[in-house]
Amino acid sequence: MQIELKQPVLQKNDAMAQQLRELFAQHHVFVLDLLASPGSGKTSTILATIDALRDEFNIAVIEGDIAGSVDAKKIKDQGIPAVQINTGGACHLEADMIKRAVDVLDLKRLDLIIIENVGNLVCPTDFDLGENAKAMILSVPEGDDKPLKYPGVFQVSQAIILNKVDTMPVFNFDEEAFNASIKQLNPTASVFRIAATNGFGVEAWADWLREKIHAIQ
Ligand SMILES: Nc1nc2c(ncn2[C@@H]2O[C@H](COP(=O)(O)OP(=O)(O)OP(=O)(O)O)[C@@H](O)[C@H]2O)c(=O)[nH]1
Ligand SMILES: [Mg+2]
Repeated sequence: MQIELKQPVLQKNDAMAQQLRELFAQHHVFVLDLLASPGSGKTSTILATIDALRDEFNIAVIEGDIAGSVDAKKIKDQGIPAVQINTGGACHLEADMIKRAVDVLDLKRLDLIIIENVGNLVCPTDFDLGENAKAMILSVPEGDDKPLKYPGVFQVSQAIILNKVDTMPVFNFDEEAFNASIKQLNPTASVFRIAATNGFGVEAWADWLREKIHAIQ
């Protein structure tokens, strides 16, 4: 006997995500779901994005981690509201978790919510969180072959950020092969090369996000 659990779980999630999407639209808040492996630079990229956009927009962050509140603290230390969700083992965030986090945020005064999903290139791909866009980060040390091995996450993302480009000289990363794989998997994705910790390339990424936020205001 085979029990198919995935469909009912996703249907329940999609219904809640749709409610969230309507709530976000009503308040003109742009919501970005950021996906990537552990340690690829999600929090560093969020901090760099905050630096670039904080003078123009009211920003909040929802931090998804299996345990701990290290990342939420880093965001709060910058004076930006942050809500930590601990999934207690689950490898992705779901819409009902976002609903609980959103309940403690003041949507009326926000323009942008960035969700740092749990570090994982597989599980978060299927889960709609009511976001306006999913974006993903691949960091140079992870290797240029990742689009071929984890195609789903590259296909659901409107923007693909290649982070840690400052480490290119010490890793055997074939950027041409990487770009060719992206072209094949997701030809309309916007691709950015950044080094989150020194700010290289962050401006172009922030321009993309700024345009998206303005489009829903
Ligand atoms: N050299 C270099 N290091 C970076 C860059 N971005 C992030 N790092 C470093 O990579 C490590 C992980 O960065 P985080 O931003 O914590 O990564 P994360 O994806 O949020 O990690 P988790 O939340 O634990 O999954 C830290 O030591 C960062 O300083 C970069 O552009 N260049
Ligand atoms: Mg992090």
